[in-house]
Amino acid sequence: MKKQLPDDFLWGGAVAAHQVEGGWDQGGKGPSIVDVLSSGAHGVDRTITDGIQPGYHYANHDAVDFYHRYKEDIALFAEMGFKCFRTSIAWSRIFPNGDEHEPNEAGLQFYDELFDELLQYGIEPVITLSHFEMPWHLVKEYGGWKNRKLVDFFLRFSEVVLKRYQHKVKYWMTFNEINNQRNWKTPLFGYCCSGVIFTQEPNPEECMYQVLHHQFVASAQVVKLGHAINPELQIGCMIAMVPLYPFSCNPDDVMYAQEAMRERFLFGDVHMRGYYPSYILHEWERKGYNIQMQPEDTALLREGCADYIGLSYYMSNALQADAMGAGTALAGFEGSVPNPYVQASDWGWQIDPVGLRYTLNVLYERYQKPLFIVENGFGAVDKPAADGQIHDDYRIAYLRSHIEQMKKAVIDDGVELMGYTPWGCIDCVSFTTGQYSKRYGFIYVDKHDDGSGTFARAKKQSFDWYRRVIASNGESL
Ligand code: BGP
Repeated sequence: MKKQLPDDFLWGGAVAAHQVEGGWDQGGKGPSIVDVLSSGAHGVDRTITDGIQPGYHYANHDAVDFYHRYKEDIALFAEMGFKCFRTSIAWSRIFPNGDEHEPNEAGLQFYDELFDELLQYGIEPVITLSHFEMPWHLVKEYGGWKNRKLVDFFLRFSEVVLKRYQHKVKYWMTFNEINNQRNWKTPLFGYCCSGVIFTQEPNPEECMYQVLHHQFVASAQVVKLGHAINPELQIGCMIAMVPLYPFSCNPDDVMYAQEAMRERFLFGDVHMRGYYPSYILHEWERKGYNIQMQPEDTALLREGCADYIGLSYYMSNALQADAMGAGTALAGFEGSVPNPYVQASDWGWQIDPVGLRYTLNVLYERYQKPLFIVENGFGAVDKPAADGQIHDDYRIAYLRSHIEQMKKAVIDDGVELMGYTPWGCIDCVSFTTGQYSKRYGFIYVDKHDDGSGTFARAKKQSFDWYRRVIASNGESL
């Protein structure tokens, strides 16, 4: 019987290209959709702007300057003992407009050097092909993922990078948090995943499902293609898992939570089983939705099942049928209400370590496929103390309690888990706020919402703690 995590467990950390790199117009890179998302700094809410606008602040443009400082950062990751490092490839570094025939060699070279740097320390790159970005030109010219042509553009991009890096990168994921599009009433979420502002569409929900169909087909084709290029490649999907509990044992709450959970399972069902489950086909029929599909799509979905499920886990939500439609201050689902058994972060994210064990079990029971926690973490405002250090014991407490539950899922329950990469292992630009002040890192970056700062790196208290966690394979928490 297992008593510990497996020896080859992939401990590491996670970021995404646009949240760390900066250098947004360097090395031949074209503008991407995240480059036109203003940051929330200077009293301006994060906004989808129509091209780079004077007067707006775009924190992504500099991010934390990883583009120029990655060697220093990777040396720090190696010092913590990382076995893997998750980041994404910025599509518009490889195809600046997205519809060219030939890739941009300077962009390819950048990732070659980045992966070589990781590999020389024995750190496995874990790569997301699409982490909330795509060339902006594909949005202006083609309307984003509404357009089936995006499948071909994405395949061309994927083919180039899968072939080029097949001997450097074994672990891949297709679309980051693909299920965020279900949250289409918040324009930012749909836009980052697809380049479409669903609230401006005549039939927003139907349009969202059309976009998803294109992405499911693209994901399946990438899995097939990747395996044909090199059968060793492991290509996963990536789902944001916020487990939805019924607020009470009132059968209406239980029923509502079950229905709401389908909006997570849909993504696992299509990616891992290779077909649309009956509940969604029934919903489309009931609502009169007509999702355009090609005759070959059914076979493609079946032939391109993902190898593993990458998931992010930050919080759980409790749902009350009566609260549906009521606005709540909580980050979450329609109908979510404060759960009296858990506490929330300053951003209303309800902290629930046991929910991680529950989630891992739910997914493993349903799919019996390996899981990979590729995001988990605690966003907080870190303030240097009088001694100049960041004493982020609150972050250590969050991560410790989640790792404890993760271990129970693996050791006590038998869940097959590939690894754990906490989000924002180095401070980076927060996705939802577009600001620096919501920090997750073990490494502090001296950069601030008003644009000031030197980009200097410093170890937080959690740095040494996580180093010990990895060195002991999760025994010393
Ligand atoms: C996930 C995204 C990440 C990341 C993280 C934390 O949804 O995949 O890109 O940013 O959430 O969110 P935030 O940065 O808004 O705190």
